[in-house]
Amino acid sequence: MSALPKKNGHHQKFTICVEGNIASGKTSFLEYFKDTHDVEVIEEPVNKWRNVQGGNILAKMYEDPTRWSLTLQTYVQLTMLQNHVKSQEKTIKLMERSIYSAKYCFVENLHNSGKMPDLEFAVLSEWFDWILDFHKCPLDLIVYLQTTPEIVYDRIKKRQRKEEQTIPIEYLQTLHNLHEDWLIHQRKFPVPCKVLTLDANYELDYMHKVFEENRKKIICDSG
Ligand code: DCP
Repeated sequence: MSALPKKNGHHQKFTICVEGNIASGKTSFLEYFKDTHDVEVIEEPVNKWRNVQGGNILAKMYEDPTRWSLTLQTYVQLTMLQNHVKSQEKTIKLMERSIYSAKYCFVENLHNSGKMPDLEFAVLSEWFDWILDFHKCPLDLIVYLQTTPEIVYDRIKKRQRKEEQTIPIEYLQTLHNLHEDWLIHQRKFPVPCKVLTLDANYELDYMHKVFEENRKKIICDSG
C-alpha cells in the first residue's frame, strides 16, 4: 500500500476532516471518498441533534437561539468528541466537521452576536479546553470547502432542510468570515493541522472533478 501516507516512515492512522460553511458540500465530499480503499467515513451527527429523546434541538436553536444555543452546542460538542475518539479500523478516518469548527465558528458566532450569554460561553469554553487537554482530538488534514455566502444561501433554499429556512444571509456571511479567519488568515484561533482549501462554489459534477484532481493531496499526502 505504498500510496497511503506514512507517519515516521510507518503506516499509521490518519484523520482528515472536511470543513466549510453550512451547505458548502461537505456531505458530498464524504460521499465521493467513502468507497476509497482504506478510508472510513464518519458522518456529522446532525440527525442526533434533530432527535434528542424525541426533541429537535437544532430546530429549537433556530427558533429561539437565546434559549437553546447552549443546549445545542453542548450536545454538538459531545457528539463531535464521540466522533473524534471513535476507534478507527482503517488507515484514514474522514470526518465531517470537528470539535474545532463547532467552537471557533458556531459558538463564537452565537456569543459575538449576543445570543449566547458570557457565562454560558465561559462554561462551554471551559469544557472545550478540558476536553482538548485530555483527548487532544488530533487531525492530520483539514479540507476546507470555500464558498461564497450567496452560493450557500441559494443551496439552503433549494435543499429545503426545514430547520434552516429562516437562516438569513447575514448569518452565513458571519460564519463564512469566521471560517476564513480561522483557516485562511489563521489569526484568531489555533489551526490544528495543515489545510487544503478547495473552491467549492461549483455544481456537483464539477466538484467531483475537483475532488478527483486533489485525490492524491487528500488521501496520499495527509501524513
Ligand atoms: N450547526 C450548528 N452548530 C454547529 C454545527 C452545525 O448550529 N456547531 C447547524 C448548522 C446547520 C446544521 O447544523 O443548520 C448542519 O450544518 P453543517 O454545515 O455542519 O452541515 P451541512 O449538512 O450543512 O453540510 P453540507 O451541506 O456542507 O454537507
